[in-house]
Amino acid sequence: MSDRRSFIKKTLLSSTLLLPGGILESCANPVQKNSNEKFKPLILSTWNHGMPANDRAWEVMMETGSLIDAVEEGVKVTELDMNNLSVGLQGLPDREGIPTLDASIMKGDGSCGTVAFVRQIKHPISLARKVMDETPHVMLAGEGARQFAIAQGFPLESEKLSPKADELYQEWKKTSLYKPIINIENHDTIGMIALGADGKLAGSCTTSGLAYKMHGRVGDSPIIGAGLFVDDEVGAATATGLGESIIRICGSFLIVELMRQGRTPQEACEEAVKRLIAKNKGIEDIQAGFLAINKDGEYGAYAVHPGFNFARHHSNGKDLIDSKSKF
Ligand code: SD4
Repeated sequence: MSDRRSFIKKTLLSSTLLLPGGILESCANPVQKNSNEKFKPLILSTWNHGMPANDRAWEVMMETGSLIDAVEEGVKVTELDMNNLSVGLQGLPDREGIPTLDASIMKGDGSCGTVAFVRQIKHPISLARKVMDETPHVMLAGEGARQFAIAQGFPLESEKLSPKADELYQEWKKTSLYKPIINIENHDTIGMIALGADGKLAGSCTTSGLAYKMHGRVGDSPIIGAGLFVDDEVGAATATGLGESIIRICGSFLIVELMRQGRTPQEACEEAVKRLIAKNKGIEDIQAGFLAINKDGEYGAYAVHPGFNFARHHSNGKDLIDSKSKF
């Protein structure tokens, strides 16, 4: 183990040893919590599927001391979840019936990697990690991303839709109408942000994007500053929901910059939603939600409409929390 890794691992372990038993079991039902609590380490992820993803991330963080490994391994759980219709190859396809994936990963020192409009890759988050670690670039898209994946030894998967995705796609083809449905299936991206006991941050985000999108459409999730932004000097933010609305306001970057100027994570998320509402028409049909952590271990969440929730893991507990919302 490198000196750095063993240092981080010791730091992480010493902080959790203060709380015997490590992480406690979750409370069963989502609750609204007051967000002026502080936790270090802390992992937050979007939606219900954030719970098993955070479980894995927490385990990896404790085992390896690597926060970036933790956020990669954590969201890989969701990328394989056959019940999820918005992440991984089992997600709902574009209007041509092809699943195309977007993902990003970022460390608080500015290192980052992303892939967009990528096909046939089971773990786009790991491909994004390879872009970060093995190339001089930040983002690879489409066929180039697939070629890079092959060169890196990623197997190419079949593009056959999962039975559930195929059933829904066949149903959709009867009308071929594109209309986002708030909080239902169209909005299940996983965004994960994590703060280590040493005050360093990392994040990851992965999605199959909006169901029945135009072929080639890319959302906010692989756009650094839109779906994800992490800065060790300040904090981290991630987003879920209608990517176009999030890209328009550079949502995650905006939140981190607002925190830099002194807002709490909660205040920053609320301001971002306010900005998003001002810049997007037809807001009654648009759902978007944000999660944020600052380097002191405070966190916040806010969405346009009710229904957004997130998973929270820290040294003495884990739970699923209902976000507050504007409407
Ligand atoms: C996108 N933000 O591609 C993603 C979709 C999403 O939960 O969040 N789904 O626009």
